[in-house]
Formats: sequence, C-alpha cells, structure tokens
Amino acid sequence: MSKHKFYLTTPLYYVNDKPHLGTAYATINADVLSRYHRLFGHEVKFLTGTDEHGQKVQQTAVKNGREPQAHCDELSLVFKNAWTELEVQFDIFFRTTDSFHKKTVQSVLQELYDKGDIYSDTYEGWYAISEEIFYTEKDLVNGKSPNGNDVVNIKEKNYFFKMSKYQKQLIDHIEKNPNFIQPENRRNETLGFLRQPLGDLCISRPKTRLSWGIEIPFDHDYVTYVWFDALLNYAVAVGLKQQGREEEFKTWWQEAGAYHMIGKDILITHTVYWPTMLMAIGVNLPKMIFATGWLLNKDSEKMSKSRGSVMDPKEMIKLVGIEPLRYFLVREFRLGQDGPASHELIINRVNTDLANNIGNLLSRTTNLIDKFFSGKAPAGPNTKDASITHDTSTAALIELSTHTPQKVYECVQAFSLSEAIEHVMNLLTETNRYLEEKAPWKMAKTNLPEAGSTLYVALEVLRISASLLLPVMPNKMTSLLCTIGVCEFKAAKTANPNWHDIGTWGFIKPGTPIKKAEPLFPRAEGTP
Ligand code: ME8
Repeated sequence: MSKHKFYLTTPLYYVNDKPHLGTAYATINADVLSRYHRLFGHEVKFLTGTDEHGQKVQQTAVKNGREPQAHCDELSLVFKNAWTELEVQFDIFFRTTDSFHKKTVQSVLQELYDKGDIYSDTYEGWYAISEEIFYTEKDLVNGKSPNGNDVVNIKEKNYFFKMSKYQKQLIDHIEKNPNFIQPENRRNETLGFLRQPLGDLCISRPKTRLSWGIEIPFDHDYVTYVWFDALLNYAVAVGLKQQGREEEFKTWWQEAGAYHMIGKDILITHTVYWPTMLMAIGVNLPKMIFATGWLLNKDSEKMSKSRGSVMDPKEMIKLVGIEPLRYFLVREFRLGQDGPASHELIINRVNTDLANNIGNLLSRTTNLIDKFFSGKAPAGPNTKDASITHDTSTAALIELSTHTPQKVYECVQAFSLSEAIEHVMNLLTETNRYLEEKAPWKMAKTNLPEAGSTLYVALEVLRISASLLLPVMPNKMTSLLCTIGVCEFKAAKTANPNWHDIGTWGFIKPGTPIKKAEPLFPRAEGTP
C-alpha cells in the first residue's frame, strides 16, 4: 500500500526584510506539523520560499541601491539560511524569480486570456503598496487602507481576471466543505466577504510604474500583479502545467491536495483570489487553508518590521538555544489565535516545561538507575501484569502513557499543535508526581525490585514523551532517546522511530545500558 501523502505550504515571504520572530513562528509551526506527519509514517512534501516580485521588493532594492535580482538573491539566501539554522526541514524552497515559475505563470495567463477570463479595462482606485492590494474608495478608512496603511491613487489601463464569474461556485465549495477554511471564524469571515458582489481582480501593472514582475505574454508593456504570480507557486512547485511532471501533479495536487498554512492577514487572497484562479484553470482546490494568528509585540500589535519592535530570532537563540525557541513558538500559542511574545514568557516556558519537567525527570531517572542498577534498565511492569491492577497509580500512568500518542495524533490532525504538546507535558508532570509519591530513592534501600519497577515506568514515559516531541526538538530528543538506550532508529539513519512502537508499552528491554544524562536543558536566565 502506498503511504499517505501530505503536502504542506507556508506563505512565500517578501524579501523586503529579513526573517523576524513572526515569520519564524509561522515557519516553525508549519515545520513541526510536517515533521509530525513524517513521524506518523506519511510521505511529506513541505514547501516554503520567497516572494520576490512586486512594488514592495522593487522599492526596497532601489532604496538599498541594488539591482532587484541581486537584492532578491541575497535576501532569499538569508531566509533559507535562517530556516536551516532553525532546523526547518523544507523539501522545496520556492523562489518566484526561478525561470520555470515565470514560464508557467505566463502560460497560465495566456490560457486564461485565450479563454476570455482575462480582459483589459481602465482601472481607477487606491493601492496600498505595503500590502500590494487594491482598494476602492469605499474600502478606505480615514484615507487609509482598512489595515491602516497608506494608499496612493491610481488611474490606468490594466488587465482583469474575471473573478466574479466564480463567486457562486466558490461559495458552494466553502459551504459543502466545512474544513476547507479553518479555523471556523476565518471561514465565516470569508463567507461574510463573499456576501457582497465580488469584483474582478486587477492582475497587471504597467511597466512604467512597476518593472519588477513577470511580463504579461499578450502585452509586453505590462507585468503580472505580484499576488497572481505568487499564489501560483503552490501548484507550480508540484508540476502544474509542466511537461513531464503530469504524474507528480496528479499525485500531489489533484489527489493528495495541498494544505496551506497562512497568516490571517492574507486570508482573502488565499480563500478568494486563489480558489477562483484554480477554478478558472480547471484544477482542484487545496484541501485546507488554515489561518494562524499573529505573534504580537509588547504593545500588543502585530510583530512586523513596518510597525517597528520586532524580535530577532538570532537574539532569542542566544537567550535559550534553537530547540527551546522552537518549543516556545509551538507550545505557547494556540495556532489560530494572536498571542504576545516576550523574553519573560520565553524564559518561563523553557524553565517550567523543559528544565523543570522533562529535564528533571530525565536526570532523576538516569541518576538513580546509575546509582542503584549500575546503569542498566531495571525490570518493570508490563500492561498484562496482573499485579499492576492492585497498584492503581502505576496502572493509571501506563494507561495515560499508551494513550498519549493517539491524543497527539488527533490534535495534530486538527492543527492543534500546542494542545498536542500539552498532552505530553501533562504525562511528564504526572510522572514526576508519581516519582515523588513512590520515592524510589528511599525504596531502593528496602525493596530494590520495587524501586526498579518505578524507575522503569519513568524510563518508558521518557521514551514515549521524547518520541512525541521529536518534531519540535529533533536533536535534543534524539539525544535523550539515545541516553535511554533507544538508538536503533538513529543507527538506521531514519529521523524517527516507528509510529506504532511509540505507544507500545515495554519497548525498552531490561538490561539496556542507560547513560547518566548530561543536563539537556540548562535553566535560562536574564536577558540577552
Ligand atoms: O504576505 N505573527 O508575505 P509576508 C505571525 N508574500 N505570523 C506572521 C507575523 C506575525 N507577527 N508576521 C508575519 C506575504 N507572519 C506574501 C505571501 S503567499 C503566496 C504570498 C507570517 O512576508 C504570516 O504567516 O508579508 C503571514 O501571513 C506571512 O508571514 C506574510 O509574510
């Protein structure tokens, strides 16, 4: 049987600025989601990349005295390196200035023009450069865009995509597919937007005003609107309209279907522009568009360079390290909601969950095994062991441990990553409590097998928990697993243990060498 396929995308980031903690938040959450699917044994394609055309990027290049392409090459690499440093395991790093993308965008434009879905007309309206979005007079709020950004007046001939033609079909699709747009409030927001008559989409810019874009094949005086170009990347990346890639396109786009993780700021472009474009081309719509909330700065505003006060991921790495930062960004926030980030929150989270909870359990357990069992896993209870039915706290903990993988699986299916991790943390907290209650350090002096049995339970919990946290902290959890003798998957050069084995109680064989753990998560202190 072929493996289940999962195709996940992040937005393509504008190269007008380097990555900040907000874009790192979006990318790391998507990375963790895709790593969970790999852990489940699925075949994954994970795409991220850079959006390199448009006015915003052109202006930044001019301001820096650079040719746009040279500017894009440099910034795109900055993004790629930043994600690599943050252990983002992308399969595709997409750049909209790649020539195969430009060629495909042009062939889509030509096809829609030939079909009559693109026409020319005079455009008059207001343009917000920072958003690369057109607004009508009635959209403006106090002379600014609805998001509070500056707008400029524009009147010129342009090309339009007949988006209005697909309005009804789109509403039907959203109504028939409750999971198409998530979370629910974003689905309602889109349906609310679609209650008004949908206009057509201006998809060109005269070269006199903007030269940095993909030339329109049927009018060389124009380039394509940046969103038309950028949105297509998701399908172009897996073979849309490219000779020799038909099978790949069928497998990944038409059958598996894409999951787009985006920020709520780019909801309508993804839930209205993009699906209508796909309808016009005659291919399937994505499976799901999931809009995340924003990481807020200390003034409770969206963290974004244009608004000032962004946090730099590099500084945060200095403060707590790469994998604890990943942990914070996934654990601290509910994915669909906004939330504030600060040094204090990062330090507290890392100390409470990593140093005090998992770190503490690991060092206590391995130290005691070293001291009383010469560094070998003691024998422990198994699920069928009748005696454990008399020991309710052990039975309850085994039950909780073996059910946690399924809980994590269900949360990940719902994009509830923070809740998934919460289940693991809860298991670890319960186990630290269990050790307090059983006090194996005392018991070892009177009943060594009983103390061993307690420590074996802690070992198995550590194995299950570390396996379930691999997508968040791949290196630290791999080294934790090796410390407790679970190294086969690493030796076999696979990133993950077998999913089925994780929830199978009794995986660690008594006698397995257990190392005395080095502190995995030193306490974080102070400010950078
Ligand atoms: O919009 N909190 O690119 P962009 C959470 N190029 N997420 C944040 C964030 C924050 N404070 N700041 C940014 C564009 N993001 C287009 C997209 S897609 C074909 C084209 C994340 O560089 C969030 O996911 O402005 C948001 O949607 C994305 O960065 C926008 O990045």
